[in-house]
Amino acid sequence: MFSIRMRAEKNKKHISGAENLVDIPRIQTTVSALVERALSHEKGEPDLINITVESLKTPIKKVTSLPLILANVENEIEGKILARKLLRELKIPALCVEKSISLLEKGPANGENMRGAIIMDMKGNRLEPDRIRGIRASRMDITDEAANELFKELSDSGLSTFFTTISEALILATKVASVKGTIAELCWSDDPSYTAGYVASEKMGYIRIPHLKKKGDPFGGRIFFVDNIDTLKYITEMELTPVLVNKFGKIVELIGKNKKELN
Ligand code: WAQ
Ligand code: MG
Repeated sequence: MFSIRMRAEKNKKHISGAENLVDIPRIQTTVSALVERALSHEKGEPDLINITVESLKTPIKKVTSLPLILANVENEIEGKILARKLLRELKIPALCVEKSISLLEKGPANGENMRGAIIMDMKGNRLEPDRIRGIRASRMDITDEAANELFKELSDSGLSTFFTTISEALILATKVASVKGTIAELCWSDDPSYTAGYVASEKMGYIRIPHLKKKGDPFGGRIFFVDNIDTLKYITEMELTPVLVNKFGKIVELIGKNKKELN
């Protein structure tokens, strides 16, 4: 199998990235689809598109996705209240919760978006060696079967429009949660038109929050909350161990009016 990774930038600023794991017969169509992605992003036309096609050197870890839990909030104020509550339930210290939210609000790379994620320990220290780039979770994908299952479930919940974004975020969050030392992840998109984000963890699943920022806000990012890690080992696994989601967990709708409550 091959890992195919795309990243696009403009004036040295990151615009978009995406990746797949495929066998040889699918390399060409995958590369072409990723180029199309790079050229059609809402943040504009890139002046550099980098595509890497590389054979996998290590065995693939096959995993079931985290369960997808749909929270129901009216706006970003309710969304952030919920995110804080979930992170506190996951035992992330209040200091770390506040610091992480304020970093994502301001643009964590000195007022710009990072290409990758922040790693934050339980004291609020940032452990990623490069604070502008961050660390990238990489070499991951989903099988067609699992993707179809997810698509069907999302359609039933009226979310099929967001299939690609949700699927990619769920794959990433599943990989991140599977790496030893990860306690939780907080994410919201840096795309101005995309207001959704999530709090994910092995313990509680992928809790999708439809509003974590106002429409038009250009900042976002990801924080991996960790405890007791060997930073170098953690980063190596995050970037290099190939992970394939071969089964979709389940979907649960919760919180708020007209929704099924969890338990
Ligand atoms: N590894 C680590 N961090 C990453 C990666 C990666 N592979 N890709 C992106 N990031 C960081 C980077 O700082 C980006 O600025 C930030 O995340 C946001 O990336 O509806 O679309 O691709 O359930 O804009 C979440 C909600 C959407 C999905 C996330 O992120 C849903 C999204 P984006
Ligand atoms: Mg983006």
